[in-house]
Amino acid sequence: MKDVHVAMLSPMPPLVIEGVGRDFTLIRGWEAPDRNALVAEVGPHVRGLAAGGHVAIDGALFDRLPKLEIVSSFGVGYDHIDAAEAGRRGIVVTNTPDVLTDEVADLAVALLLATLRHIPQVDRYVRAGKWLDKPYPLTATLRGRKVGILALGRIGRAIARRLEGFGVEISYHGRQRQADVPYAYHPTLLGMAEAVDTLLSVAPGGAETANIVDAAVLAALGPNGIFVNVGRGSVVDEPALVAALRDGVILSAGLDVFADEPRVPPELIAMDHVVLLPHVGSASVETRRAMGQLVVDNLVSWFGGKGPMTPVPETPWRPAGGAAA
Ligand code: 8YV
Repeated sequence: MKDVHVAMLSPMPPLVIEGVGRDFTLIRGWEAPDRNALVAEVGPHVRGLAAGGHVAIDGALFDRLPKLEIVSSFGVGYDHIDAAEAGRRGIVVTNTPDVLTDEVADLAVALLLATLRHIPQVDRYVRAGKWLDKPYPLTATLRGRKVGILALGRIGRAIARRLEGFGVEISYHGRQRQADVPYAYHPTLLGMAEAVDTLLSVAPGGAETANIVDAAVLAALGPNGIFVNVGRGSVVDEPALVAALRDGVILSAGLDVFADEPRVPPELIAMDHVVLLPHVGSASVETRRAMGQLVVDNLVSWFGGKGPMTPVPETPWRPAGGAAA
């Protein structure tokens, strides 16, 4: 398949670079001093795109890649890709679901516990030698909490399964009720926030979810409220979150994702009662390797004539004469 040109516009893990380079002619766009000029030069030959990072992949780029057949994206979220536009143009978009589900769910629970029990803060306390002076103040607890999960997809369900073991009350909000889960469904996010004291967001980004966790939702959680976000930063109105944390409208937050990564609002950095992570939900060696392999496998499968392995719903694959895969 060396006659197939696959472009990589932003840097990706070595396994993906090697895997794509082994099977295809890899266009190393992330190394080009002038990416625009490179796209103008090689764009007409490019049939595949291996996409990492969160650089926008939209109609304007598709216009410059007239032979593009597939965008194989690293990560389960693909809000930076205009998948609907890709679908209209017959371009397949694939992501990396499943292989990261348990890793992100583990991290979500760890972040929830770290936020409640001040795990980073108590580590800092010991290192600063303050334990010698007096014990660390008592913290909040997971005991007796009511946890509302925002978006009960694969990862949300994996989080819920873990939380069952912690004996907390679990409910969820999403576009629709899911018949096969034992958790209470709330048709509105505000309604769920009023009923719980802990909101855990796994919601994907995009126009539909932008700023849905707003000042009213945060206020509804109450002064004992905890907000944990492992989905996308765009889901929360960040200035409203900063204000709610500053004014004691909610108790605390554990955040793995932010509106403008890797920039984190200085107001949050200055707060000692929040836990901040640099978007590491899926960031273990093993899981990132599995994600990278799936990026390569989708390209190999597609150009080998076997269709995409994990197409996103906006670009379902229909084999000639068949139903959507
Ligand atoms: C990825 C993520 O690591 O999968 C996702 O949607 O947010 C992370 O797991 C990230 O997208 C890679 O840039």
